[in-house]
Amino acid sequence: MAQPGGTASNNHSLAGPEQNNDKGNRHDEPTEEKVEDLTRYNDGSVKLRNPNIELMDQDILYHLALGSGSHDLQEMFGDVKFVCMGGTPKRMETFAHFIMDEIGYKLPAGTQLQDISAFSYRYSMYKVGPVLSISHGMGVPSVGILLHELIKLMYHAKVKDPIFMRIGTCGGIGVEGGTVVITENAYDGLLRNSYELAILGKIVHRPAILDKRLVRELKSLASSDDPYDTITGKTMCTYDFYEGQGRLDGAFCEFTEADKMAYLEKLRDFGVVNIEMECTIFAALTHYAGIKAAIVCVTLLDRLKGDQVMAPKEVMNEWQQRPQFLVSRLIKKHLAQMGHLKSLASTPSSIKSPRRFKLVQQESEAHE
Ligand code: R2B
Ligand code: URA
Repeated sequence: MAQPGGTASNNHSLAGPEQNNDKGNRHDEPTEEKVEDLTRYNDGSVKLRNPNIELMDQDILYHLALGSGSHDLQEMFGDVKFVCMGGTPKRMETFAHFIMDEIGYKLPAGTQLQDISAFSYRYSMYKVGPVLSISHGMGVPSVGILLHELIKLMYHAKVKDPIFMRIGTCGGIGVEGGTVVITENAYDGLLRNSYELAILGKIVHRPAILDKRLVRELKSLASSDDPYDTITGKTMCTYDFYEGQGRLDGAFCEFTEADKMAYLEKLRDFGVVNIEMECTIFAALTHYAGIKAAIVCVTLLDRLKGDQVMAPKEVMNEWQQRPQFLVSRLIKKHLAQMGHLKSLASTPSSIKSPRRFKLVQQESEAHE
């Protein structure tokens, strides 16, 4: 049975790297025009490919601790332009503070950033003006749940032309630790350019396609002064960190080091430059929703040289900032083009002198 934007079949073949047949391209991939119609209203706001939602009295975005009946989602999120996601709550809190400085966003006096989804105990979400910074957890199912709810959030909030970006970590293939990789195309563990899901007992594939223009734009924002490389290439997504990524150091291992190296070299020859655990679903669901998306990851090691992630904490923290720098350059460029950058910074700060502010605070504390 044909599904919109993909095909369902029970007799799909398992193509190995040698038999790669770019499955994603074989499906009834919707043309750009069809996608526009199905996923966009005329003003650019997100249309859902699910007629059930608008018939519902309220839509509870359970894993975000938000709801269309309980919250004024348009008032809260209507100005969002960029939705940035990454694995851990801490990284995304750090990114929220970083992007606040970068775009010169001023919080109203006496307020601070709050985790909007704190009561879900699942994901963390911070809003800094037009930027959302959200943790997605590890792996395809976790990102999938989040994407469903974020796409619906975009719809309820009537957000226009949002850009989704994943800021992540990965293992490199023939690429030094600390390298920034912009994903050109996402492949699953069988090197198929699609995301596979069983729906009502039938296999459905959705093409895992990212926005080519965003890839080029991000690459152009890498600076020759950056003390690391920024490259583009194919990314492989796995359902597991250990056996699924050909590691010898999991709790189980039933292949030899030679098998592992032969596999990784096959991936490299195919053009895979990094491996992580979310790219196929991220690319597929954003594409299916007609949302422009990009994935920028930093490599934590070169898998051709080993399996264990051994870089010291401080080094790793510095590396994890690198995708954030690139994404921030893109956000600032777009906001400047929209004429929004100045207005974000124009709210006068209530602190005239940080030094005197500190002194006043210390003075007050002394009198407590
Ligand atoms: C990269 O790092 C995580 C596994 O350590 C996973 O979320 C990913 O894609
Ligand atoms: N994340 C992964 O999924 N794999 C790695 O090797 C490193 C980070």
